[in-house]
Formats: sequence, structure tokens, C-alpha cells
Amino acid sequence: MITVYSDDHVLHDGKAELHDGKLVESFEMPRRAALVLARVREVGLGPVVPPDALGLDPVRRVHADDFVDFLGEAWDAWVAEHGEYDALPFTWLAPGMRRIRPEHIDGQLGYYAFDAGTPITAGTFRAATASAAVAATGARLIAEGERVAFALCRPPGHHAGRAFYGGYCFFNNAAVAAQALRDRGAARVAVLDIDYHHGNGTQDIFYDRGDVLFVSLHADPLHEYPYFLGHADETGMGAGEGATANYPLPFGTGFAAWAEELDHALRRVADFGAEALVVSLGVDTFKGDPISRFTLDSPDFVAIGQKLAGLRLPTLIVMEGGYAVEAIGLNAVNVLQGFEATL
Ligand code: FKS
Ligand code: ZN
Repeated sequence: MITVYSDDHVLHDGKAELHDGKLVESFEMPRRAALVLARVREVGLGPVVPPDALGLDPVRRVHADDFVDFLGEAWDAWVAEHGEYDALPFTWLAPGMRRIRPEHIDGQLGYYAFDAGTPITAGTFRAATASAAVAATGARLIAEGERVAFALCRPPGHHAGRAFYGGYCFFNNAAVAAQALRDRGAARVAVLDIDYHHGNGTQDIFYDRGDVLFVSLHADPLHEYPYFLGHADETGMGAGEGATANYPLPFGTGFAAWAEELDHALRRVADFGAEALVVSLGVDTFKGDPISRFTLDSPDFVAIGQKLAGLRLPTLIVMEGGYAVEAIGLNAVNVLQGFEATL
């Protein structure tokens, strides 16, 4: 299996996030991708290739121009105002306020961000652009005939919507890949999101579209981040009616119950008639994850890979979350090895 990877992810290195009322060291750190890459090499998964030089073209296919431009300019605007320390928003629109884009950077951060856990740093824009290119390059490999590929994206992407960022995500890598597959001729594409958290950004991007199915298994938003999307009654709108499916699950969900829901999700993908599959792979469903509450174990990730391969679709696996860093390489690559073993 080919892995697409760019070193540029290290340019995004947030110092802190607001967590349980305290500013703590960011859970989302460069070491995560380094350890997944190390495991890819350790098991000899296959070639590791750099992304194509794509710039922002694939990003602009799924994100609003003003949002992309904002991320490109935010760091300089922030530094001019406050100096070289991570940019975090502190105020947001409440209901009844007006969605008029502020001219001050502090207001713009609140206008485009939806949480205070996603710092913008000096290299964030370059890292996020490279991460999206990694996903788009993976999509090209699939479109050109690879049965499966791994996009080792960092920063992650599934919380980033058409015109918002948050949840450690800036550009939506999985959405970029799904759109790239559509643009290269796949009539119908499915995104299956198995990160612990709901992929609210991916759902936002494709909610009114019938050509891209979004299916997600995640912790119930009544109890877990991102809280305001991911309920079972969200099924799409307009042309996209019926092309979104959410499977919210309770705290403490273990592999047996989780896998049963995965089987439902896989059936949805098969019934949709997708010609290609993008998997948003988070391994924060692991029992040792410091910010999550499912109890999957490392060998379970092999079984997940086997189940994904059972769809027999050209598949791009896109890296999302996972914060038990000592186990992130093992868990992520277990999925890839399980997939390979089933080819
Ligand atoms: C604060 C808990 C919530 C933010 C969690 C973000 C999860 C990100 C992710 C991604 F895949 F995008 F990386 N903190 N007390 O794992 O979904
Ligand atoms: Zn997650």
C-alpha cells in the first residue's frame, strides 16, 4: 500500500488548547504523524511518496474563497496586532448577532472558528495546504487504479467545513479527496468517518449533495464534542436528502457494539453504489485515548481494516485523530495491515 506523506506537517505546532478550563499542551502534535510514519516504515507497508504540488486548487473545490484567504492571512494579521504567540479566538456570534465579517483579526477568528482548541501558528497555513495535497494525491492514486492508499494527513480535517475551522482541523482533507475523486470521474463517492468525534465539517460540505454519501460512527453529540451536530435524525437536505447517515454511540462503547454499527454503515455505503470510498480514520476510539471514551483495543483495528476491505471498493484511508501517541502507530497501521491482508 502506498502512503502519501509530507514533512510540512511539522510547520503546524500549536502550543496550547483550552481544555477543561485550563490552557494545556496541545493533544494534536507533530509527534503523532511522525509515529504513524515510523510504524509504516517499521512494518514495510510499502512506498512512502510526497504529495503532488497542487497548491490551493483542490482546497478551493470544497472551501469558500474568503475562508481560504482568511487562513492564508490570519497569522500575519494576528502577529501585527498581538505578536508571535498562537492565535486563538475568544468570542463568537451568539444567536441574534449578525454574521458580518469583522475587519479586526480577533473578530475574524471568532467568525471562522468554532472552538478555542485550534491554534493558528506561523506554519499552520502551509501545513494545512500540504495536508490537503496529501489527500488529493491519494485520490489521484486511487483514480489511476490503486486499490487502496493511505493519506497520512496532519493536521486532520473532518471538523473543517466549507467556511469554518475547529477541532484541530483547517482544511477538510477527506472532503478534498472525495471531491478530487468526483472530479476524476467517479460518479458517486462515499465518505465513511470512523473517528471517535463526529465529522461535522465533512457533513457540512456534502449535506445538500446527492453525489457524495457521508456516513459517520461517533460518540453521541449530546455528550461529546463537537456537541452541535451528528444526531441520528440528520439525513441530508435537498438533493442530498438520504445521503447523510449518523450513528451516535454511548460512552463506553466497545468493539462488539461498535462493529455492529460499522456493519450498518458499510451496508449504507454498498447500497449507495459508491464507485470509490474515502475513510476518515481516527484511532481515538482506542481504550487508551486521553480525550475519548470508547474502548477499542489494538487488535480490533486489524478487524476494522478487514471489514473496510470487504466493500471491495477503491479506497483512500485518510488520517484524522488519535491521541494515545505511544499506540497511534500500531493502531493506525493495524487498520492498513488488516485491509491489505484481505485484498
Ligand atoms: C475538550 C474536548 C474536545 C477537541 C477534540 C478534537 C478532536 C479532533 C479529531 C480530529 F480527527 F479532527 F483530529 N477537544 N475538553 O480527533 O476529531
Ligand atoms: Zn477525533
